[in-house]
Order: sequence, then C-alpha cells, then structure tokens
Amino acid sequence: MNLNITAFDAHKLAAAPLVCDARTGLTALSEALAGHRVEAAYEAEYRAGKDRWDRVVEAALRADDDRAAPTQTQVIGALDAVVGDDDVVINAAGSLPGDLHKLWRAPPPRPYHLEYGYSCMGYEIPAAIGVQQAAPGTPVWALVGDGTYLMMPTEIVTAVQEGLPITVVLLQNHGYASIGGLSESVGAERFGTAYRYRAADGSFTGAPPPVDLAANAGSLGMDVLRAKTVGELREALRTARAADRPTCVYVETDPAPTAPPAEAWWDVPVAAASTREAAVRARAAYDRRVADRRHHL
Ligand SMILES: Cc1ncc(C[n+]2csc(CCOP(=O)(O)OP(=O)(O)O)c2C)c(N)n1
Ligand SMILES: [Mg+2]
Repeated sequence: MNLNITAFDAHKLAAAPLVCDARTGLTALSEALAGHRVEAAYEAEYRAGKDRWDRVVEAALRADDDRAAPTQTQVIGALDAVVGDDDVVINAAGSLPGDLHKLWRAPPPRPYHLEYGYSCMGYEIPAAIGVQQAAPGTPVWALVGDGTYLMMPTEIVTAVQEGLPITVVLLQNHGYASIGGLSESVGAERFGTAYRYRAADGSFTGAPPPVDLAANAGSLGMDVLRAKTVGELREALRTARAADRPTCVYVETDPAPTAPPAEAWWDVPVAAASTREAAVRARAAYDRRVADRRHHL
C-alpha cells in the first residue's frame, strides 16, 4: 500500500494507492482495521521469523574485541548501546539507510528519523539542527558518511552559532560504498566511487588522499572525538551524548558491507544495449528477476 498525498507518487511501484494526508490516512486505516486479526498460523510464522531475525541483528551488532577497528554494523551496535529512549537518530543517504533499516532497533518511544524517500545526501546535519531546536535537551544524532559529509558540512556552522549540541557521527570509508556496490550489481564496476589515488593501472585503488574530515569538522567549530577502536568509539559516543556543544565522533570503517543480506530485490534497471561483459551479465540477471516479479493485487 502506498499512502501519499500526491496521486502520481501513490501509484508508483504497482502498490495499492491510497491518496490522502499521511496522518488522516493512517488514522482511517487504523480505524478500518480495528479488531482485525490474521490467522493464528500466520501470526506464529511471523513471530518465529521475527525471533530469527532478532538473533541475526544481535550477532551483527556485537563487537567482542574492544581493541579492533569497528565495522559499520558495529558502529550501529555501539550507538544502540548508548542511546536512551528519547534520543533521536537521523540518517538519509549512503549504505547506512539500508543497514539501519535492517538493524536499528526502534522500540517505541525511541524516535528514529530516516529520510529514505529522496535519500538526499546532506539532509542529516540540517535535519539534526531542526530536531534539536524542536526538542531542546534531547540527544540528537546525525549519522553521516564521508561522501555525504563532503556534500554538505557547512550547516555545522549554524549549529555552532546557535549553540545546538547535536552529535555528528562521521563514518569514513573513503568513498561511496553504497553506489560502488550498486554500480557493480548493474555491471558498471564501481567506476569513480572511491576517494583514492589512481593506481598505476588507472584504477582508483591507491592510498586515500590526505583529506582529514575530522579536522574539517573541527575547523567549522565542532568538538571532535576520533575513535580508532570499538572501545574508543563507545567512550566517544558516551562523551558526545553528555556534551553541551556540537560534537563530531569520527570513525574509520571498512567499505566492505557487513550487514546481513536482506534477500530483497531492488528494481534498478540495467543498461540493455551495453556490450561490456559485466553489464551483459547484469542485464541477464535483471531480466530473470523481472520475470519472477509477482503482482499481489
Ligand atoms: C544529493 C544526493 N546526490 C546523490 C545521491 C546518490 N547517492 C546515494 S548514496 C551516495 C554515496 C554516499 O556516500 P557516503 O555518504 O560516503 O556513504 P557510503 O555509501 O560510503 O555508506 C550517493 C552519491 C543522493 N542520495 N543524494
Ligand atoms: Mg562513504
């Protein structure tokens, strides 16, 4: 079901369209579904599946070695252990939305604000400013990838000027890990998605250039905490949460994905006319998935 105020969008992706205001629509749906129960067998199957997934999440978030560099999923795990019921976590773009979608635990009332409609890089810091203004005294966390940070760090200055104690958790993996993976899946082999020097063969697989985003955040007025290990990260997150100034927690992570696979398929069309071997293979795989698609209505 696609609930949207705009008919054009409500009809996207072969969903059942419900054209109305979000709050009104959800209220009406809740009323219409009052007393509705699914079959007991379905409910049992659903609960068992959810329990299985909870164990997967638990394993993905765990970090047993305090001295090791954290993976991206362990950063999410460290944050999960630090946030309170009222903390607001904000994210929009990169590989984090997909990972959070699978792994972030948001039991009510824990607020969680994921802008995945446009997934607009650069949304996170201005959003954190807005949330912090609306909820003074509440810890607000903007989760920001390095590519996203480079696109729009400048509103940090506004947070500093306004004395808003937001925390930016900056995940440095030297490139567009998400677009790298996506481009590989459509046969485009990660072209131009790493912030690395060119190697002798012309590929971007050299060392990362000497770009220091933590120093950049500091130069814009933030307090900066650099975390190299899981232990340092936990400590930095706790310090940031208690801080009364805008604070950046900077952590290096590996670009290789560590989140468990969702086994979902994303309909991203693949070039049909390309003669590149990787693209031809990707197109054949795409055509198979399209043929498997079922409409439920
Ligand atoms: C304004 C904007 N431009 C382009 C994109 C497409 N895009 C989505 S994720 C991404 C790369 C994000 O890189 P980073 O923040 O480092 O996250 P990572 O993929 O490494 O997790 C790009 C270019 C976007 N979502 N928003
Ligand atoms: Mg990145």
